[in-house]
Amino acid sequence: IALEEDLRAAVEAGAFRLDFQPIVELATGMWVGAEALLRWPHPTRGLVPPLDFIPLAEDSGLVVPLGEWVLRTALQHRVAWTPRLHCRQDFCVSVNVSVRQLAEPGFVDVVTDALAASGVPPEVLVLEMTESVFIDEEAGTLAVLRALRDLGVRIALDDFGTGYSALSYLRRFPVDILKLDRSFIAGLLGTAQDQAVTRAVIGLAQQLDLDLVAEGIETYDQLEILRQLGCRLGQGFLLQKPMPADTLPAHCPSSA
Ligand code: G
Ligand code: G
Ligand code: MN
Ligand code: NA
Repeated sequence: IALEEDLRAAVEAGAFRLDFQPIVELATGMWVGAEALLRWPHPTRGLVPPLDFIPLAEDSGLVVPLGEWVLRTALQHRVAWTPRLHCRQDFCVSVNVSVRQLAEPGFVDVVTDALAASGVPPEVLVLEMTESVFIDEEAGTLAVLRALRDLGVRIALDDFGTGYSALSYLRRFPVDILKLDRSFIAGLLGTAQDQAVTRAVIGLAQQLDLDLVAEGIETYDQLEILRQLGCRLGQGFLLQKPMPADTLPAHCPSSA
């Protein structure tokens, strides 16, 4: 409860920060975009990790105003980078969205308004969500995802492979990108099963014409095998750790 009160005050004060972790084209090292990661620097508890407060924000409904702050702030950072981004002008910004936000009436209006206010083209925005959004079909998730797609925004499935992945959802829902969960990458060299799953998901993405991001690449061996298997994109501490928004353009590779 104490933490919830702090969280409420922090949401009202906008006392958060976004770090960004690049999404990298594995063949070239080029950055195609970056994922916004929410940080809460708490006056006494230190930096509170998202896993400690996102569930609380979801249960209390605070994730709705907080998520709107994340979206607007991420787009503002993208605008600030534009003149300094020598990598590419179609550099994407990915924002994590919780099911609770999607279920909120007016979410599509919030996204529409945030895009208009920032002037960022919709194609540049990626909304990351977990497979749990599919459970909530009754709540009109499909209609919301279609409306987002109609705006031109892309949808990524985060932590893919760990959740409720009835694969039929990939046909029925407008998904653009799969993010293969880092647990599979962690087991890539150790277990035949994780390598088989990774191969299968790479094939699935190719067949369904989806983009694929391997998460949590931490070693050169993992990077090399993912390249060999034909995985196009990746993210991970080996490639680049999350960094403060201000420092991103200076680190962005200028070309291949
Ligand atoms: O940044 P870190 O690896 O600690 O993130 C842990 C978890 O918190 C991840 O699952 C990530 O998707 C989630 N997360 C990070 N930022 C946000 C955010 O802005 N909104 C939501 N809903 N989840 C986030
Ligand atoms: O669930 P999601 O994919 O949004 O989680 C993002 C989280 O993963 C962030 O908190 C980020 O710090 C973390 N992360 C990013 N790269 C790596 C990595 O290479 N290894 C590990 N263990 N975590 C990572
Ligand atoms: Mn994510
Ligand atoms: Na993930």
